[in-house]
Amino acid sequence: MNGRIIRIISNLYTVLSDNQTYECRARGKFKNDNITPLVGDYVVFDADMKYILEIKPRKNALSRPMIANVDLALIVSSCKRPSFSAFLLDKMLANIILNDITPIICFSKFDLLDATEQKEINDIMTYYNSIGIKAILNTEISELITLIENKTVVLCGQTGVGKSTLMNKLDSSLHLATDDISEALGRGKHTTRHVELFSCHKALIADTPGFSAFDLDSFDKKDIRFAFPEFDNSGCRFSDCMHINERDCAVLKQVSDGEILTSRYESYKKMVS
Ligand SMILES: Nc1nc2c(ncn2[C@@H]2O[C@H](COP(=O)(O)OP(=O)(O)O)[C@@H](O)[C@H]2O)c(=O)[nH]1
Ligand SMILES: [Mg+2]
Ligand SMILES: [Zn+2]
Repeated sequence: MNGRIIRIISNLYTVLSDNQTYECRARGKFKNDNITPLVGDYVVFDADMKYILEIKPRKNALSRPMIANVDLALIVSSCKRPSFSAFLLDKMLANIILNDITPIICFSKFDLLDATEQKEINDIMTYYNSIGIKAILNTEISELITLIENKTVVLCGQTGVGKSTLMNKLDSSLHLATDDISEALGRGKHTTRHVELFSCHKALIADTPGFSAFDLDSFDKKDIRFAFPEFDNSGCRFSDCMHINERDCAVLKQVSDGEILTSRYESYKKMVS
């Protein structure tokens, strides 16, 4: 039978197939082949013996979180508590884009800002939307539900930005534990210690344990520029241009003209340095 791994707890793999789940074990040969099954893997399995027989080729695989075959990443970015970090956002965006996953930026805690700060975030959202990266607020639930339809979605973002809160808003039956639920009360709720794909509005969506730092080491520094769609659109004539100090570079001109957001360019320079 064909199915999809939606949860892994130690060496028990939960496979979803035709709206039914099967608790399977993996055959030893995967380990010999150096393939470890991941959440999100499409597999062939033996429903009677409860064995995974084969892992289908992946279209992508992330290491943080460990998940395969992702279509869409919701990058939750907090406006305040924790405060907004353009660099962290751009780094997560680059990681997602270079893994061939569509990113959507979802700003949380906009309600904690005063009018001036709200205007700043609105301008940032306008900029990202203008370069083709969708940016919306975590209150726009019906639009988010439309965007995730039929997709495999992963939530990304630092601890405390509101990922689990957003999951619960997307589907109130999920009851994921959020920070404001005490350990005692949260017992029996899904916590975010392992990666799991939940069915939600025709989508499969994974909340992830937060992380505070990660690096882009797996990508060649020369490839990081391809994670910046505005560089492609700048009309820079040099296909091998790193947009750092080359003469007549259109990216550098657009940065100095204010057409490319300074924080974006600073993020880029930090990532390639
Ligand atoms: N004011 C405000 N608080 C939020 C918002 N989203 C999440 N929170 C709170 O932020 C805290 C962390 O949220 P949680 O979902 O656990 O974050 P996670 O670590 O990313 O899963 C909780 O106390 C939430 O209630 C928001 O949009 N506005
Ligand atoms: Mg959480
Ligand atoms: Zn250039």
